[in-house]
Amino acid sequence: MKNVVVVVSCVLLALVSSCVTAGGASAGDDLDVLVWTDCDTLNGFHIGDDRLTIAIDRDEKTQGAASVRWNEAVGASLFFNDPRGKDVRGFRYFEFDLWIEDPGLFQSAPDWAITIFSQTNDNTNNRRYWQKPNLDLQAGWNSVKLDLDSGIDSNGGLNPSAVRRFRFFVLRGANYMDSQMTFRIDNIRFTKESE
Ligand SMILES: [Ca+2]
Repeated sequence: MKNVVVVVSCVLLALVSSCVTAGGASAGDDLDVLVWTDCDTLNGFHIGDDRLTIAIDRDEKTQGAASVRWNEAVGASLFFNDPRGKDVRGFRYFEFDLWIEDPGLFQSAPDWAITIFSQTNDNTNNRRYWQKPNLDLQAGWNSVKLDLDSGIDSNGGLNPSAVRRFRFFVLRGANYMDSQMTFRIDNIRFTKESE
């Protein structure tokens, strides 16, 4: 009888371990959240103007160990490049957490846009963008959630099987050219309906 119990236990163990293996192999299909970057390091980030500063901020964050902080003063852009790309087919939303200093000043910018690309080479081709999306931004942290279907495709459009670049662009107005705005970003991700 003891031998039978041992055999049954081994069979059960084998079944459990094969289930775990199968689950791991197909985890991508079941993910509700695909983190693009946790913003805990500056890997992949840069800004389009040497006069601006970019840094890791370990004190102000919404996820993990840090956020990415930058100062926007002359209308440059924050970029995140991921040459390997992310396959976001099956995901509905593009989300991130955004910290802003002065929502009124920010909203008065003549133009600003959030763009994702399927290449890392320029700001024109293979892109999907949201130009001045209607976000109810408050001072401090905001949860930004963009429906991927609501973005505008341009110059070949986004290939959702390979998303390789993110750009946060603000065009500064003459009325506040001399002022500095601080931004922080954290937890850049793609999500499905359930989140
Ligand atoms: Ca983080």
